[in-house]
Amino acid sequence: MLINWHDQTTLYGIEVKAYFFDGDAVKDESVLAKRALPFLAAARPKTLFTESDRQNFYCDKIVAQPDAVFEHGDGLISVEYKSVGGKSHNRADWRQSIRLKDMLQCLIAGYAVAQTYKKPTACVLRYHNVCHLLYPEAEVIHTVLGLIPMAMNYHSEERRISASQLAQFSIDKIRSSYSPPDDDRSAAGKAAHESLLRR
Ligand SMILES: [Mn+2]
Repeated sequence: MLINWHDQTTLYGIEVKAYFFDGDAVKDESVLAKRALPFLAAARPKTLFTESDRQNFYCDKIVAQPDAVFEHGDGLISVEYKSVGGKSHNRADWRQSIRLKDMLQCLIAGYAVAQTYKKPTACVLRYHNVCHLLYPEAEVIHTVLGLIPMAMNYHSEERRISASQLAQFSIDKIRSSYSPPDDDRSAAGKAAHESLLRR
């Protein structure tokens, strides 16, 4: 499957590719896969589940409910959709718009799907006008899995932790384990601090 990604970067140990499209136009597509995964030109993956099936995936005390799971060739595609009020991301600064919580939730759910089916699983985070294909370093997943007991304790969960809860709980640890991406806002924040606190 050759896809013409528009951009890519690495954020917090996660390789992130970006494919932009017209989010409003795509809404009218009649085929689910074309709406959810506009980067697929001709391929038509088979729909296994959508959110309305309430299909839970369990592994390592995680319970996950991805928004959609497709079968594509020998592998699977697990999709996390975040509508964020229909807000579009810009091609110029999408690195600041993509949220670490969403990335982690998408990866955790994809991990649960992959472990359930024992098949390679592509993790796709879909916003209003952009799809991100996420490919984490093994260490990212290892770190998140290591936080399960603490996250369960924190949420007073005795049996399972949801992908969303675990993602939220993991944010600070992942942030502190990887150097932050260079972005204009942090440079501006540093300059503002130096200016205000000068003496
Ligand atoms: Mn969702």
